Amino acid sequence: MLELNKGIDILAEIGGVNTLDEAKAVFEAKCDAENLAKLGRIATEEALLKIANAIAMTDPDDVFVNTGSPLDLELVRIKSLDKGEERPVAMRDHTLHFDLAKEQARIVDRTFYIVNPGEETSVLAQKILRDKAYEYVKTHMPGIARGKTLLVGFFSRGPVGAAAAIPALEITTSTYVMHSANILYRHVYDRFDEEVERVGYFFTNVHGEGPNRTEDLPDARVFMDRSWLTTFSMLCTYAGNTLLLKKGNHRFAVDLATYYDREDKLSEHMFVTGLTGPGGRKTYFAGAAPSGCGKTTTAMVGTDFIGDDLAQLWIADDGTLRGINPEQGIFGIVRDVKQEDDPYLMKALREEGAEVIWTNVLIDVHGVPYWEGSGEDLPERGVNFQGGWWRGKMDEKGNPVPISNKNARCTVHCTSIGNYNEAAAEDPKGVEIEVITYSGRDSDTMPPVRVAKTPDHGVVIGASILSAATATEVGVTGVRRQPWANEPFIPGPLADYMDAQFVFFNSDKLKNKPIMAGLNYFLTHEARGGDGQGLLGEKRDVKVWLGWLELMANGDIDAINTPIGLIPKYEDLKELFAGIGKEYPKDLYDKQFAFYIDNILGRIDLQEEAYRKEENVPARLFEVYEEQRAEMEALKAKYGPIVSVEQVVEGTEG
Ligand code: SPV
Ligand code: MN
Repeated sequence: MLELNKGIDILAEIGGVNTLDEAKAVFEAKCDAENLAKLGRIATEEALLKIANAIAMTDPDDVFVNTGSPLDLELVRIKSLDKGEERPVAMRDHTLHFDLAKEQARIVDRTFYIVNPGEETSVLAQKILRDKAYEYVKTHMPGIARGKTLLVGFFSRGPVGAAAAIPALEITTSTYVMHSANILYRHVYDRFDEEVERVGYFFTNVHGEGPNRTEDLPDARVFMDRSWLTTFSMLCTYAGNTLLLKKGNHRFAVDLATYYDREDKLSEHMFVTGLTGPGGRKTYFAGAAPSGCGKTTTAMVGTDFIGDDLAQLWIADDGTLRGINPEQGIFGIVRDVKQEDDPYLMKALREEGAEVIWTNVLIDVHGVPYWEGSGEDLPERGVNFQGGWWRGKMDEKGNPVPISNKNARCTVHCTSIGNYNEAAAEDPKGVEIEVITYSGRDSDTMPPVRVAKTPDHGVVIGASILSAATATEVGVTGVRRQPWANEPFIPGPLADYMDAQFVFFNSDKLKNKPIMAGLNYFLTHEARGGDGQGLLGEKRDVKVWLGWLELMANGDIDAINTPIGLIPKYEDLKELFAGIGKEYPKDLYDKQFAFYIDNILGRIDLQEEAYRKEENVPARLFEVYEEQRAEMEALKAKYGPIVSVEQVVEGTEG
């Protein structure tokens, strides 16, 4: 359940501003004439009250309203350099930001949903009762902007006018956060009132980084108020914790899709990308993958890149599935980004022309950023998120200190990515999604690609995503459940989210059903009777798996029917591999697509056991697992625990 506008509005309660007149008085006290005039062009009362309350609560020295004009964009960058949140980099329009060494990623232990008594949240998330959250915010946020400017921006999560686009306010003391928002999101200042009117609601995000000291990090919090669609972030700087237009608002969008727009909308942790098929046709994909499992790379393999992190999906009146990227930039991991695998991103990072914010990489004495796994020559010394760095530097435990954090990132506008299809990405009608993919990091069980036989089986693939901690970790230990790769961002019980997925993909309104597929790039030699933890495939093979799905989505080829989905025929893959200039030996195919039945059964057991612990999980999930288990056991009885593709064909025909 989710009830909007329930319980006290924490921001209004602390800010104490209740009327438009009171709001105007606050603006007059804190804004110069120019910024006052900018706010004067906004008519949405609820938004003005939110802004006034944020000002009243945080008590800044002054307020800067960011309209998204070229001048305002420039001013935010200058302010950030001036304030020292960012520093210049040797390349034009590049800057660098460091987060404290102890805050290099999302602080999941200090991230909470604000709930009303009796409201349930996902078993994989933390919640805090409204009155406790109120006390906490009241202790830490009043006056957090003293001595600083409070920046206010009006954004749209998606192309303005799109059915699934949602307007949002970003209110922050951090110039770095606002600079990031300028790159990652579309401004909607000029049409904010009209968009709120059309959509019916907007999100509000309030952030104060505080003094930015390590000793304050235990007190840092990320709160998402589900009922008031408002986030509070304090005493931290990492964009995943502070730029809550991104994952904070994604969580609200998931909530709304689950409880309010059921059967009409989904909000997913997915890339969106297009692939050009035979005859020049375009087929668009939306694909889920847990953080750090190659989502950005997969997205950029497409010929028509749209987005790498989030997707808002809906069913259009003509029965097609549409998708937009709520963002217009990437906040991408730089580790292992290298010329041969990521040419588009490398061009943006290494050649003049793009605006880039680097975070938590190494910068050398010439102001050049470097990162782990770039394949480039690395400098002898420099400065990174932990201070001075030199080759051979060891930590207290005697381990080498890496050159950059493994979650070091780059923030880049999509227009700086060579294969970005800007016209398609900006179209409020979205692109038609014909393929949905789910991937994880699975060293020993699932084949590289398989297509669900029915929408129900597709939902079950999404529900069953797993990831290991690293590509080389094998076995059940260290394997984490990652339902839909969206699990960190699902506020309500997983059962509710799952139900919404079954409803959406089975909807009669959805006339052009997408194919739904499982992808896995992480099978190792060891897991298929060979030696070592090296991968059976390479990054560039992704093009083949996507290419095969493109043909499947368009009904151009047949596939092999198996208990866990449709898998490719060798000949089709061979041809696709030839297209990327690569031999594809039959014995590699045999390894990649043979069934290791005990592993598959183990996976079904693991998932079933976990989902049995939760209430109200749709029975359909267990039915699909049961069907798959019975068919797998029948194959095992006939052929033993390792079953070849030929045996699967024979076994399922007979
Ligand atoms: C992720 O971790 O999935 C990201 C970066 O995309 S963050 O903004 O931290 O969520
Ligand atoms: Mn992400």
